[in-house]
Amino acid sequence: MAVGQALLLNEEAVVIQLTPCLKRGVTLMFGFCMKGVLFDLDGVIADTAVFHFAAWRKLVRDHFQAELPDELEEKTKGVSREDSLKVILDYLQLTVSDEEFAALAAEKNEAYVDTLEDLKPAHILPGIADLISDFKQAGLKLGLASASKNGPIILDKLGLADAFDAIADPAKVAQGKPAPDIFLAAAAALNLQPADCVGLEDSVAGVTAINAAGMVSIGIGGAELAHASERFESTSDLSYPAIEAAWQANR
Ligand code: B16
Ligand code: MG
Repeated sequence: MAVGQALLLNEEAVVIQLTPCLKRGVTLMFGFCMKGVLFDLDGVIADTAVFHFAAWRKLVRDHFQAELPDELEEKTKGVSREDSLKVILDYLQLTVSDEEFAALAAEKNEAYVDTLEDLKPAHILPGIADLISDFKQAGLKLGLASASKNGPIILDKLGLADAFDAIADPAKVAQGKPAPDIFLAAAAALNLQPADCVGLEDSVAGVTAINAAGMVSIGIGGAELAHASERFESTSDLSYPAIEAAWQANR
């Protein structure tokens, strides 16, 4: 039987969800199954991470006639717009007024949002649409834990606006990634304990945030994510059974 497929036990329609968890003989009755999955957005659901850094590069070229090195991209991944700008100004050894800081952040966002204009469901990263559908079929709760204030717009363009049970608002948490706040807020919005959740992340700061939240972390990327509970090279390597197994092994 396929993952999450319903099994008709008798004529009175007693139905059991055959999840990978049950397949390994662990019973749902004792709660030994993961209950929620918290997704990062940029770099996990869609390849928008590259658009963020391209917009920062354009801003820095236009205003400071400087080039940002590739290494700076990881330092801005998963990090809020304002914290990313601080990282960039530190690198350039520049200080700006509060007004200029706000104007620079707004201009970067305009350039970024422009690049999202043609975003469509075809831009969902490989394997993610099937993964979401397998989780939903198995009755798991899904939350979004993105640092991006553009999250709802992006989900809408990708045709995923209704896929999530809760979207944590990054504007309402005290501290951004690598602090655990956004993952804790997403779990709370789903009425789940952190320990019952896994978090999926492509950034160093995001994996640190999931670990600090007391959740099992799934890193999607290279060796820089060695601190994740389990690491996968790309989204196409993810599957419900593999993620459930990671939760079981690391909870
Ligand atoms: P915005 P994630 C993060 O999204 C990006 O990785 C990061 O580069 C960006 O600065 C941050 O969102 C804020 O985004 O400017 O759109 O509010 O990876 O947490 O989904
Ligand atoms: Mg990300």
